[in-house]
Order: sequence, then structure tokens, then C-alpha cells
Amino acid sequence: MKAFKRIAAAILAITMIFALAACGQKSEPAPQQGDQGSQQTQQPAADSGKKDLIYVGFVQVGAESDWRMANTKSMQETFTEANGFKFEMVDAQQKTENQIKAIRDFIQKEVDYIVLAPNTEAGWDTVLGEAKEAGIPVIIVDRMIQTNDDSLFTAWVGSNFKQEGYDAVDALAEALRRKGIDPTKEEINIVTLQGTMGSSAQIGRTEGFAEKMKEYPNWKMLDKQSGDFTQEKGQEVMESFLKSYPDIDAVVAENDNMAFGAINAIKAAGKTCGPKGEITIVSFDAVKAAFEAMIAGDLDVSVECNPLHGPRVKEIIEKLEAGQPVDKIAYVKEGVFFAAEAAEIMPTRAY
Ligand code: GZL
Repeated sequence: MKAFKRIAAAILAITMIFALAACGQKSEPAPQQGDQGSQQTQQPAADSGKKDLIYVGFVQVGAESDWRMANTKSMQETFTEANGFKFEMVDAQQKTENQIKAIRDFIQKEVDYIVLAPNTEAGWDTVLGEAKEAGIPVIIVDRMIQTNDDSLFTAWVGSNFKQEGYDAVDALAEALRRKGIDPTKEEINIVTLQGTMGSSAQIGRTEGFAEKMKEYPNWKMLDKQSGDFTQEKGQEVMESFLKSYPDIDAVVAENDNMAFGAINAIKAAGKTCGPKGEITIVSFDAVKAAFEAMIAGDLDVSVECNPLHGPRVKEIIEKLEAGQPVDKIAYVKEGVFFAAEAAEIMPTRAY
């Protein structure tokens, strides 16, 4: 995309020089930086002597979790000037309306690429239509958007959240077996701390777990409520669950930070959790703090959700710059990590 813009600018500049010469007009000196009302003029790379940087506008969800911080770090460490990029990020404070405004701002700034980590799935057609109109490619990372027009984005890279939900059922069954509980026989009463409602991570994990849980007719989902992927809200919801349900056997936390909140609530209620505790906890993300909680004996298992999207997005942009095709959809590879192996594996983890 950047290459196309450069060629168009050069043709325009040559045309204007010939036109001015033909009229014999004296061209105004280019406005200097700091002139009142001066327009920022795009000097051709050769004149400015500055390597042409690829301008990336990143619209991030927020800073709600350890996962999100690792995702932001990966993007910031990848899109550096040394790597040939001008990088601007907007933290939308987990509000979709802030993301839509940020996209419009980036369109005004004429970025070369917009990278969007959508907070929720719905409501993107209009603003992504504006980006398409402006000729700015949109790359979506992490969660997905709902649209019938897949020309509104160039590529998506993220996790298969429904598969993560399936994996969580197998993980819970294995965690119970490791405690000497037969997951196919005993009644297992479960509560779920859901993520941000309407986000792909929440939708996929909730649906995947519910679908595969049918394999265990002796399991019962007592309740589900959103903790919005934060530790504080996760603790609040778990406190209310513990008051409502005296017989909770397992907690499914749709991210590690809500699991940390649940652990605090369980201990404050005088109960125990983890591989040696009465309540089994399965969470998602597998961030470093989850490994620490597993080593501490508070968390049974975490289903990985890889946040390191920076290098993947950089590869997509480099291919686009070279005029090469890119995959429309690309899933990242993810694993499942149990407490017993946490101490051995943690030193190998990148986040
Ligand atoms: C998952 C990501 C989720 C994480 C949470 O890809 O969207 O958002 O699971 C984060 O920790 O808040």
C-alpha cells in the first residue's frame, strides 16, 4: 500500500511542476514547520532524507488483563522505527465506541495500515467501510468481528476460542482425575466467570465448553456471569456465587485474571482450591502469573491463548508491501498447562 501511495505522490508532484512552469507562476515557498496554520507537507522520502516509515495505527482493547499487557508489549516491541515503522496505539479502555473513534482518527491521519483488536464482535461495518473507502487496509488481531462483507478486512490472526472451550472440558476432566475424582461418575457442580460479553473470546469459550460438556451428563453448570476479564470483577462475581451455591466443585474462569479473583474469594470464604483443594479451577490465557498460581497450588490448569501477535502482523504487512498474497484467516497454535508441570515449563515461557 505504501508503495502505491509513493508512486501516486510522485506523479502528482511532476504534473504540478509542469503545470506551474507552463503558467509561468512563481511557486510559493513550502510552508515552514511552525508557520501559523502551516500544513504538514509530505516531503518525498529523498528530500526529507528520512527512510520512509510504514505508518501503523493500532486500536487496542484496553489494559484489562496480563494477557492484554503481553499483547500490547508484543506489538510495541515489533513496530519500532528501527524495524521501519511509525507506530501509534490507542487504548480504548474496553469501550467499542472508543475504538470506532480511534479508527476514524487514524483515517484522518492517513495511516498506511489500521490494526484492530476488536473489543466486541458487533458494529464494525460502517467504520471499516470508511477505512476501505480511504484505501487503508485493516488487519484484525485476537478477537473477531461479525460481518457479511469480508472485504472490510484484509487479514485476521488470532485464537480459535471455541476450540479453547473444548480444550477446557478435557482439562477439567483431567484435573479431576488427577485428584482421584472420576469425571464420568461423580456430580460436578460448575460456575463460570465469563469474559467481556459479546467478545469472541467470551462467545467461543462459553459455547465450546457448553457443547463439549454434554459428554459429561453428571456435570451441572450452576451459573454463568461476566467478570469482564478483570480480577476485581471476577472476585466480586465469585463472592456472589459462593453465597448462592454452597456446593461448587469447579470454576471455569474465561481468563487468568478472573481466576486470580476467584482464588481470593474462595480463600476469603474459608474454602480451598487448586490441585489439593476442594474446588478445581480451570482458566484461560496461561500468562506467567497463572504459572505462579499453579506453582503456589491455587490453580489447577490454564488453557493457553497466545498474545504474541506483533511478529505475525509484521509478516502480513511485509507481504502486503511486497504485493504478495496473505491468508485471510490464521489461527495461532496453543496448548494446555497443568499445575504438576508448571515449575518445569515456566522458564520456557515467552509471556
Ligand atoms: C483472548 C483475549 C482475551 C483474554 C483476556 O484472545 O481477547 O482478552 O483471554 C483479555 O485476558 O482480556
